[in-house]
Amino acid sequence: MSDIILHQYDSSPFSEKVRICLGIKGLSWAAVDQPVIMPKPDLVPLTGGYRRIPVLQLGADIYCDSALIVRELDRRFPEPSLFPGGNRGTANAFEIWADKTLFQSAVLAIFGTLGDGVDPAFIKDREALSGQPFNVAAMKALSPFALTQIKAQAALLAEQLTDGRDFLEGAKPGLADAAAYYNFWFIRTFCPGLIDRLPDVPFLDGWYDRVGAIGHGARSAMSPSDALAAAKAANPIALDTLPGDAPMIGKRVTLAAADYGRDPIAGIFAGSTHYSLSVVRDEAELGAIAVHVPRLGYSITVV
Ligand SMILES: N[C@@H](CCC(=O)N[C@@H](CS)C(=O)NCC(=O)O)C(=O)O
Repeated sequence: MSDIILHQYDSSPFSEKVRICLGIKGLSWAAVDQPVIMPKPDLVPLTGGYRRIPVLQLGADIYCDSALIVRELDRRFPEPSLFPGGNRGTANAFEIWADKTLFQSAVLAIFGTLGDGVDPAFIKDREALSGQPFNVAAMKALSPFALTQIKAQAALLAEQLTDGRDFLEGAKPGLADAAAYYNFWFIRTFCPGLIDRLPDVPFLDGWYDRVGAIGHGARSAMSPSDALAAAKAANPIALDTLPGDAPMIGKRVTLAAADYGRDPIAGIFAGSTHYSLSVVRDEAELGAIAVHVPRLGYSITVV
């Protein structure tokens, strides 16, 4: 049984980002398929409230958000690095651009194209997730614009490849590739025929094919109950704390995403790094569970 457990669903673009990173590292991992909409009764006991996908589980340690998941994978399994060529800062910038700007254009292009074909239960769920109307008519109206934006973003991205390099950071693939790739994968998977190829953008499709060919590492399947049992059988790892956060150790806090899916995670503050915040929670059936979120884009509130 694999120790790396990814709570995911196959159509999830942020899961695809993590799956490619698992592929870059050639890791063996187990997929626990979670529902696409609420309720998620086998996920929330682990996260303490966080409902988004993907979530990484390593024993009794739960890592929320792809941005933290990929960094924890890189910390625990450093070779091959997700930051090849020492360009950690540029990879961070690529990722933020891909997860926000590019992703928003992709979502608009996809749902504007799918239009009235979107499942009403999905729409209702995503309205609750975002706290905003899921306005299919507006998305339909904006989808031609979204498509021009995707093509413009693709051209910007491809400028990084004009010297003939195989991947965005050079000869080796990394996080920057996984993050940019999953957006094109999302559109090409959900809207076949929309932008299956981008012949006007030199280098883009060759790069896309190379990243897709990396694959997902060695994937197996795990049941949600086995994942819960793995959490129960383990203890959270020891954590460091940044000196500035030390006064919060032992205090009751809540952590929450600041953009959407803001369900709070309540627990005892247990550690931090420059890119993460951690709490430990006592979950009735499972015992002590540590939940980790990125620092960037998440709030922490002392209760
Ligand atoms: N910043 C988050 C975004 C995660 C996200 O929006 N995930 C989508 C699926 S790809 C989601 O959770 N949708 C709602 C759901 O599945 O409940 C990350 O990088 O993991």
